[in-house]
Amino acid sequence: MMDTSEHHAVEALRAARHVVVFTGAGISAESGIPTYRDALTGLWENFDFAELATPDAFRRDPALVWGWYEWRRMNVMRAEPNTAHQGIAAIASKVPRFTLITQNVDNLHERAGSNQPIHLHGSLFSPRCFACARPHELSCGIPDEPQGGRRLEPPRCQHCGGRIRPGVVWFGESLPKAAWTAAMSAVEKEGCDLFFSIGTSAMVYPAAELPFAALRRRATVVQINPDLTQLDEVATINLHSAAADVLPRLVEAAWPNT
Ligand code: BV8
Ligand code: ZN
Repeated sequence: MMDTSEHHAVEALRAARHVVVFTGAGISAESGIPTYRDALTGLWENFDFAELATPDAFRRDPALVWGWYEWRRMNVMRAEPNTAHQGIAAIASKVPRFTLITQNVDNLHERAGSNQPIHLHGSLFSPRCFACARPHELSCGIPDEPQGGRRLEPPRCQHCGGRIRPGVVWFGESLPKAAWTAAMSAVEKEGCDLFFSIGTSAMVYPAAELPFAALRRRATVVQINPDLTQLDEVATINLHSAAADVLPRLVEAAWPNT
């Protein structure tokens, strides 16, 4: 059963020229990947995410940080994309123009069929040398459950012997220039008229600027999040549902039996 806000979102989807979708950890929650809001577990339960996701944390204790990222990568490899990831890939195939921007470092959008999502905060699957920045090939298998409570010495760079680090953007690090430029251009210069913010608490900058940039360009901004965020008071439409429930409903209603 659809409510008025969902009907409003369906009309906007049908009329849209360029849809931009912006996602956060909430979209992978129903694939079993913990969001950042959920407390850290296991060895990391006494840490705050923002404390571990920094270059200093890695310098201080590389095995603790590398073990955390390998544990997260293992979880992602064991997970499957959910109907929200699939719904986004479906929208991309129906609208005249589509851009996917994600804060997530998992590969579930790609595995659901979305091609070339813009990864603003990097990826668990592109580690590189902390010293010389050369990319590092990960073993293709699912990493073993890290031993010793999940501390894991990071591998060494074959070229310079430096430690390998996760290919993510840590706090205090700049976003990849190309990704940030592409994301802002999609919203500000390429006629985005419908912007979805899905599964994000919209608290980390500069990524969280994107929905506000879309509003400034008079785009319709639809937020999908079961909880309240700072976007609730500015979004055009708020859908307080789980993404895996509402996205398939919107797609089915906008493009029935296709
Ligand atoms: C930068 C990769 C500057 C790593 C991430 C003080 C000191 C230093 C910096 C700062 C500072 N104050 C502010 C800053 C800037 C800082 C920042 O914004 N900090 C925050 C904490 C205030 N930003 C940075 O540092 C950025 N860089 O500013 O550089 C600079 C400039 C020039 C030169 C040098 C430097 C870099 C930030 C990137 C950090 N890396 N990720 C990793 O993953 O380990 S951030 C990470 O956290 C995510 O990528 C994401 O961005 C954020 C978490 O947000 P969400 O994805 O929204 O997840 P969250 O759990 O919060 O929320 C989930 C939501 O889903 C909830 O609302 C929930 O209700 C909802 N949900 C749950 N289930 C569902 C659902 N929704 C739908 N369906 C469901 N089923
Ligand atoms: Zn190196």
